Amino acid sequence: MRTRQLASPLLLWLTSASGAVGTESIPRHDIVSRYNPVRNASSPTTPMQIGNGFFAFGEDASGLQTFLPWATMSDWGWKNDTLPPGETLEDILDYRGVVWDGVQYEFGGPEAPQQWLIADPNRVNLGRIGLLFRDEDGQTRNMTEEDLSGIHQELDLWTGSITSSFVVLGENVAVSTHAAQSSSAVGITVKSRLLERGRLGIFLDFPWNDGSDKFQAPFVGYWNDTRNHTTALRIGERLGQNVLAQINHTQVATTIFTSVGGGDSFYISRDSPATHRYSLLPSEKMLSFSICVGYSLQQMAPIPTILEIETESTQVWEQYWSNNGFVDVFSGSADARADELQRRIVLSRYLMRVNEAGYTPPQESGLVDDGWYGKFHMEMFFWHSCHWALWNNWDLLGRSLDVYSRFLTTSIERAQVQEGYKVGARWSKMTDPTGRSAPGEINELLIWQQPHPFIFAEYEYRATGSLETLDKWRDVLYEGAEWMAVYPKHNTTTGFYDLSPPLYVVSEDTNPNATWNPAFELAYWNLGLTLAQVWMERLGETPPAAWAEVRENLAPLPIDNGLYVVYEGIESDFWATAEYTNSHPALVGLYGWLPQTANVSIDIAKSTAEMVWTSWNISNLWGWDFPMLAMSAARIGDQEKAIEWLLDPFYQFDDVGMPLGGPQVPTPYFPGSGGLLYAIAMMAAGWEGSNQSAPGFPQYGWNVRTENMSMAL
Ligand SMILES: *[C@@H]1O[C@H](CO)[C@@H](O)[C@H](O)[C@H]1NC(C)=O
Ligand SMILES: *[C@@H]1O[C@H](CO)[C@@H](O)[C@H](O)[C@H]1NC(C)=O
Ligand SMILES: *[C@@H]1O[C@H](CO)[C@@H](O)[C@H](O)[C@H]1NC(C)=O
Ligand SMILES: *[C@@H]1O[C@H](CO)[C@@H](O)[C@H](O)[C@H]1NC(C)=O
Ligand SMILES: *[C@@H]1O[C@H](CO)[C@@H](O)[C@H](O)[C@H]1NC(C)=O
Ligand SMILES: *[C@@H]1O[C@H](CO)[C@@H](O)[C@H](O)[C@H]1NC(C)=O
Ligand SMILES: *[C@@H]1O[C@H](CO)[C@@H](O)[C@H](O)[C@H]1NC(C)=O
Ligand SMILES: *[C@@H]1O[C@H](CO)[C@@H](O)[C@H](O)[C@H]1NC(C)=O
Ligand SMILES: *[C@@H]1O[C@H](CO)[C@@H](O)[C@H](O)[C@H]1NC(C)=O
Ligand SMILES: *[C@@H]1O[C@H](CO)[C@@H](O)[C@H](O)[C@H]1NC(C)=O
Ligand SMILES: *[C@@H]1O[C@H](CO)[C@@H](O)[C@H](O)[C@H]1NC(C)=O
Ligand SMILES: CC(=O)N[C@H]1CO[C@H](CO)[C@@H](O)[C@@H]1O
Repeated sequence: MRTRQLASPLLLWLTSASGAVGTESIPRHDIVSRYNPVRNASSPTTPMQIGNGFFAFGEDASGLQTFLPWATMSDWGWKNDTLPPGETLEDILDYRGVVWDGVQYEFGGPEAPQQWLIADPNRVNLGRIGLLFRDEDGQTRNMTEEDLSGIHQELDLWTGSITSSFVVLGENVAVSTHAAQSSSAVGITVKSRLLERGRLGIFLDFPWNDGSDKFQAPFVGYWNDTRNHTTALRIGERLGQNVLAQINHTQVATTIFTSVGGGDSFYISRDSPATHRYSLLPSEKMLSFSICVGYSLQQMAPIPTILEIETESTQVWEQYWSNNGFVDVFSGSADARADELQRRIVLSRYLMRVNEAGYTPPQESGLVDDGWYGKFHMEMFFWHSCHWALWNNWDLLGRSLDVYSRFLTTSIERAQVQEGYKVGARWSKMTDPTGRSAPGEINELLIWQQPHPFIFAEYEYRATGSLETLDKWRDVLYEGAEWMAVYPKHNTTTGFYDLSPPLYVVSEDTNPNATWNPAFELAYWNLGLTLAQVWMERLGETPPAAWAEVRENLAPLPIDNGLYVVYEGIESDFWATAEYTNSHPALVGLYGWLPQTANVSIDIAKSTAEMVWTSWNISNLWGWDFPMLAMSAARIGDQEKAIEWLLDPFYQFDDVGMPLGGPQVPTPYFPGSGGLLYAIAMMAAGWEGSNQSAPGFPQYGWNVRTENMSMAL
């Protein structure tokens, strides 16, 4: 029999409540629009973007990609490179790596197949669209941004559109762009007397996407390497709906179609067979010229009309801002820092919806440029995307959340066939859309991605309360928990279950062969197995006895000198060395980001957090470390410190809200934005057991209002 009754004492701390407070509704439009980014020149480091979560278009100050080749990227545009010389696909797919202590891992061994599997498939820049300037005689005229004056570029957050205006060749030009919301297309309207005089048009160009670059930032692809790929133009044929011209772009075995139409009529031609650049001019003299450009893997894909794109963008963005979660820290706060915090919140909300709401988990740089070949990291999925749950954007989160179901088969194979465990599924690390984990020692030995699905599922069940949710997640959670119960080794001397070598911790900076019982991972294992057990009980199933046996007998958290330490046996003086204090301080995550799990002492957690504050190399941290520090400070009751972490000088967001990569990675590094929104949700709407409104904010100077936010665990 199935029951949804609260059946277990484990559930006591899981009882849910909604965090909405306040009577009059928040003036959302005023607050959002207050932070519309405005530029008077291109930034050399970040584009201004429009998009829809699975497709985004980066612009320079011209309103297109005229002077700087900002990328047009998607969650579906990937390609494989040619195979290494002398290798067949079979050889590559047979790659196995090394065996350590009887377990097969995918790292080491032959270099060529390993490198191909790391770098392939890689994510591509779909193409470039820019303004084309011509002399009176029709010759193309090379221009630079210096030739423009009076540039005003504004992103209207409320409608997801960008308008750029400037003076060039003695005339005013205005360019406005919107992104389609249900396809990968951009709508462009250009207004100028230069159009009438035949001096202004649009160019399209296509780069060679070189899969051998691990990072391609700030720009993606090579425009001069024209021989490695092909393009061809089709016009006057039956193509997709609204499509007047189409360019196919083939890189190795991948062809991507660029379709143009949906607006005014035009002439289009290839500049020269030696390049992949196409020129497009209005076919009539006019003051206003509109077209849509859509990208797809299918040749016959329709594209929207310009009116459809504008309407859809305006409606979808208005709904996004008007419905679901909202946090106002600005309106009633006396604290001068509230304005900057609100700016970060609003711009992060915008950029997350442009870059990080696709059908696969986001890559670190979203849809701005390429990092790690454009692949995504399953351990980072929490930091990129869990905020959607607390802001009640289940439609957006739902697009990618079923990756756990999609990757279940390969994850069962990883655990049982590759690594030889009897049961369960082990989730991947650096991943492509097929679910393949890139070879690598860290990729294979990291474990903290494993409990994430329990958190996502728990939030979804709190949001829906439905049997359907319970059923949907059942196999994913069951198989994940099975592996979590079989992975810790029973220590016959102590009687405990150890998280034992080889493994990598969150900070990836310890010797995997010496890393026993890491503190954060033990706490997270405990939480994951707790939630797994609750889930099965909700379904009316009896969970395997091993889950409780392992959870109740997990090794105790390692404590030295009254403080939690990274792992059992780490040098007592590690706090004073650079070796272990330069990366993610997950020691503050075990109480803060995570709720209190069975073995956590709040006093020890507090002392440990304070020790981290003075011992860690803060200047070297990654974006999401700051929200993690803030959540820890909030839970231990130091709300002032929580705010300081969210505005720390080493945690920066630029003029359009892009989170800087700092010393670690190129900008943007979006886990910094996702983490901010998760921490803000928790601090504003509260967490399980918190008992005042906005419990993460200082009592004085801050007036925080929330609408439709959910409480954190
Ligand atoms: C452009 O804006 C910056 C501030 O964002 C300002 O310092 C600068 O003077 C402006 N330049 C022009 C030409 O308006
Ligand atoms: C790349 O090759 C792998 C292995 O054959 C295949 O699974 C994957 O679908 C390919 N991806 C693309 C984008 O061609
Ligand atoms: C870890 O152990 C494996 C064999 O079990 C060995 O090949 C590897 O070099 C060791 N790594 C370190 C960092 O000691
Ligand atoms: C325009 O720029 C292109 C590419 O940089 C160059 O090849 C060409 O010679 C330039 N044309 C003129 C007229 O300067
Ligand atoms: C393209 O330009 C890059 C530098 O921007 C250079 O390294 C490369 O050799 C060029 N490729 C060709 C084919 O000219
Ligand atoms: C481009 O093609 C040339 C010749 O086929 C080849 O030597 C070169 O390695 C290719 N470049 C890339 C980046 O694949
Ligand atoms: C690209 O278009 C050209 C011209 O119509 C055609 O010959 C070629 O087969 C097309 N390539 C692909 C891969 O569709
Ligand atoms: C809040 O959520 C409820 C239930 O999902 C919905 O009916 C309501 O419209 C939402 N309100 C706002 C302001 O988002
Ligand atoms: C059991 O735990 C003890 C104490 O942590 C440790 O010294 C020992 O190596 C462990 N034994 C095994 C077999 O892992
Ligand atoms: C702290 O981080 C900075 C920035 O990355 C780095 O330059 C410095 O060497 C680090 N300090 C120590 C003691 O590791
Ligand atoms: C509110 O929460 C704090 C911190 O968790 C706790 O010390 C206090 O007792 C709680 N107060 C009430 C009235 O529950
Ligand atoms: C500090 C602490 O609470 N330690 C406990 C962790 O859990 C084990 C097993 O339940 C207990 O034996 C420890 O006392």
